[in-house]
Amino acid sequence: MTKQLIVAVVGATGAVGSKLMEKLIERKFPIKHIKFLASARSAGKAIEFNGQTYTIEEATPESFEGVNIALFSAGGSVSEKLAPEAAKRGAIVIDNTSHFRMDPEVPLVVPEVNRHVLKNIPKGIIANPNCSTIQMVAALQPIREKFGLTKVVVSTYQAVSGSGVAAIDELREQSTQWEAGKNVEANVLPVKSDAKHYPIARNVIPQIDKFTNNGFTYEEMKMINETKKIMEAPELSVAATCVRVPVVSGHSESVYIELEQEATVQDIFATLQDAPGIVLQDDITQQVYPMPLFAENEEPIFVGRIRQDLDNKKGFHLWIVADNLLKGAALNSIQIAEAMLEDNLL
Ligand code: NAP
Ligand code: 3JN
Repeated sequence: MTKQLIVAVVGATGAVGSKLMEKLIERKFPIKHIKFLASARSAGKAIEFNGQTYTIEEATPESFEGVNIALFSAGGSVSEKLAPEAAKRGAIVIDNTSHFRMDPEVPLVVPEVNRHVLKNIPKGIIANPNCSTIQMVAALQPIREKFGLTKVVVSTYQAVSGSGVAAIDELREQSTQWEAGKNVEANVLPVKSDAKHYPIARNVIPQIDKFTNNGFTYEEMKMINETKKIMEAPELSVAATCVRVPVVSGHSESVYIELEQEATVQDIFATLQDAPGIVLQDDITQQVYPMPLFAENEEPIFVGRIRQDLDNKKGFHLWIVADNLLKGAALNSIQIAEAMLEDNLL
């Protein structure tokens, strides 16, 4: 019989938290008891889960007494403070924030790529990668296994839901303001805590997260560093440009790769056809290719527009789309927990 677990969802009222709840129900995760945690602002409010009403509690160290698995998506500072408290009390933490991702003692996991690292969890904390990283590495790993991979250059087209509930609301409000001929107000994007904000309705913003001191943003550096860690490939050349677009859900990526060995488009097709979690949508004769509107609420990672580079036989171009809140966050977290259950690690 499957073990029944005591589960805590931290950040339950957020964009990722609500998808975590949906997926726990849909995938029939074995739950003995569940609690929903958020900030003091939400404590005492009601939240619906699987036909029952629960009361949201403020997340504190004591919230994790007796918890087997704690799913965190309440921001890096909350994870920094409370994930070790949860782990200290015996919970396995699956953390959606970037706080622990590059810690060498914290496995950074996309189950289709590196579930073997789940055998060693020294701090009781597992990190869920950044959404843009997850969909890219899951699509590239099968290709890498067959043909080797030396270089990745990615440009992203990221939905506003990656920036939380406030950004989704802002895109809606700005669209309404524009339709009504009113002034468009911008208060959230590209980064809420920055001094300057730009409208996202009718716009494209080439900044996600703050700038680092090398000219790349933190979002771009996350893609670069996390890809190398997950693929255990420090020598892999990776460059990223991350861009916010006026789409509610679904991140899209234009990815150029260079392989170690020569391959054909048919080879790449055949490889991805059998790859776990990947759905090929590639038939230009019928205008079939992945689009974020149709990836919304879908679990797979969709790949299309596969082309061989015209100047380099080892170079290929791909278009990769996935629901950023599902495979990019909530679904991947739950698949990590499911993999641990399957492998008797929980
Ligand atoms: P969101 O919609 O703004 O929700 C934030 C959640 O965090 C809310 O539930 C909020 O509760 C809770 N929270 C805020 N301060 C808290 C505190 N002091 N203690 C406990 N809970 C607190 O944001 P989101 O889009 O869901 O993202 C949440 C986090 O998930 C992000 O900061 C990021 O680290 C991570 N994330 C990861 C990915 C990924 O790529 N894997 C994608 C998106 C987000 P209240 O309602 O009470 O304020
Ligand atoms: O903007 C996106 O599309 C993805 C954003 C993810 C995100 C948002 C706020 C804080 C992260 C993340 O997961 O990398 C973080 C963070 O924890 O650093």
